Amino acid sequence: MTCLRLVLGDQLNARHGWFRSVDGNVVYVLMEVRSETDYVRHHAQKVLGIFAAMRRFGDALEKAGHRVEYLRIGDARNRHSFAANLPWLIERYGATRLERMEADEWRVEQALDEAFAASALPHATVSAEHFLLERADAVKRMEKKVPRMEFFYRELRRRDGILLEPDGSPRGGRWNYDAENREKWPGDPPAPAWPWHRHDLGALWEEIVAAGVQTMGEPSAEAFGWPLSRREAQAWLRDFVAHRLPHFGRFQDAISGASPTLFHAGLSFALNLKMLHPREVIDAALEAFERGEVELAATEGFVRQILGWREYVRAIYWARMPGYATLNALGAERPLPRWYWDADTKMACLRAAIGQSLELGYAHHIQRLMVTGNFALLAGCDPDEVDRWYLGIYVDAFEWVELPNTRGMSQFADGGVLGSKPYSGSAAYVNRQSDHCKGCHYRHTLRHGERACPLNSLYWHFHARHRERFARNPRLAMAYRSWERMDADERAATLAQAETYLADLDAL
Ligand code: FAD
Ligand code: DLZ
Repeated sequence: MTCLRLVLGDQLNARHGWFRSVDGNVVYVLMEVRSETDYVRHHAQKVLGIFAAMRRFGDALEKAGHRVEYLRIGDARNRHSFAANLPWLIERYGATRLERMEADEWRVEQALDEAFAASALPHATVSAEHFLLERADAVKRMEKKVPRMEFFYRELRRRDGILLEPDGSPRGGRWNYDAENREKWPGDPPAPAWPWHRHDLGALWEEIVAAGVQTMGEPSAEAFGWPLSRREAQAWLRDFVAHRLPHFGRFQDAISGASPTLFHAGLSFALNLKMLHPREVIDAALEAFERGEVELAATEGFVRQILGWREYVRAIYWARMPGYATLNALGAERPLPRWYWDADTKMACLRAAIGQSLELGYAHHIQRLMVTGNFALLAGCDPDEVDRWYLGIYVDAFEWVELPNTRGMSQFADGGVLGSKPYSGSAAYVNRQSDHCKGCHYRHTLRHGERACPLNSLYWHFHARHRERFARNPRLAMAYRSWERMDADERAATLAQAETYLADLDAL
């Protein structure tokens, strides 16, 4: 009677019920496989980080007395997909039962369902015990109509009693302190450096390269920074709460060439691998608030990201897949410019956002949404390509969270399922929120002519070409009124400038 239990690379939840007791009849299986390294070209640090964290997790299970089969990327027995490895593993262990946790990605869930069914063994799928909503509950909340995030979030706050007054009203009288979270960062208070680790993953990197895995970005293998275990992730969380959370809200929407990370948490890699539980992250913030170390606006702003956005996008993903991955409501079909892969562009904001993404496997939310995402939206880039880029380049990128954020929030390819309007911005937005425009080759004040910032003419071109769809949207009324107030020559020159830029995006 042997049961094989699969643990995927983003299921490193040490507190899962499975691991509470040791059972000699259970073998935990972890596999480094090409089906996962190759479904998209990943950032080198993402592959390194996932493998290194998986290896540590496997070792920890073994130390705790569990039986573990760990298949390395270079293992000659490895058939390089979960499904292809199962039959010989079943035979090797004489397995009579298979178990797995729910996979977070639709593609993998389908593949594992099929593989388990094909085995003809009794099998079971259990919760990964990670999210604040079980998947079925999350999907149910999206069944009739996808609610706006704000209402979804309020319901969870009420359900879990988070930041509420005794009478059930929101703490401080408001559900949302977003309006206080839009400041540009003037350089003060100083942005604390993240507590990067210095793991030497040189030997693992050699194994990955020898196996032929193709990646992008800097491996930084000799001084790998991301946390690789629950203990390291907890220390990172404590560092965030002590040093960055107090200013998180105020500068949440800021962008700066002087700091790639500002006051952001940097917790998404640890959270998405399930080394940390979202509730413990929320509790750490709430406790700091109760101790008087963090103000309400910062606490609420942070809690909203985890309790609100993170759970919300996952619910949309599971309610709308597989169709969601094919949506292209704006009919966008241009290729992404080549400089998305090398940051070689004269636009300072894009150069910085892409450059740091290649270096760190990280850009913060406003860079993803209002810099790289905004450009791709305005230029009408194919959402399939945009998705692949986002799914590859960030260490925290897994389809359940990447897809709704990219195709939905950032590219409006879902036609408004996730958000009521596209997140489009001209150079005025970038200049308001960042310090990039000052030193840029392009002039943020110009719509056309030599050195006119491409974001300006592309912004108006986007709104002009999608006028039918957006002109009656009350949240865009002001933009369309401004467009109408411009004289006809100005409008024509702006659109002509955009056409020139669109004809050769690679040259920008
Ligand atoms: P912080 O800004 O410090 O926020 C704290 C935490 O809140 C994050 O760790 C994350 O868990 C959660 N969070 C915040 N915003 C979101 C959001 N919109 N959706 C889900 N969770 C959120 N996040 C991913 O985890 N993986 C992705 O692949 C991913 N792709 C994105 C693609 C685009 C186009 C956009 C606009 C956003 C994407 N996000 C993604 C959301 C967000 O940008 C990242 O979660 C965040 O930048 C991670 O850095 P942090 O931990 O410093 O976040
Ligand atoms: C992203 C990733 C990579 C690059 N490699 C592996 C791997 O070799 N083995 C593994 O179990 N998981 C890996 N992952 C994470 C999976 O892609 C992830 O578990 C699924 O997408 C489900 O979310």
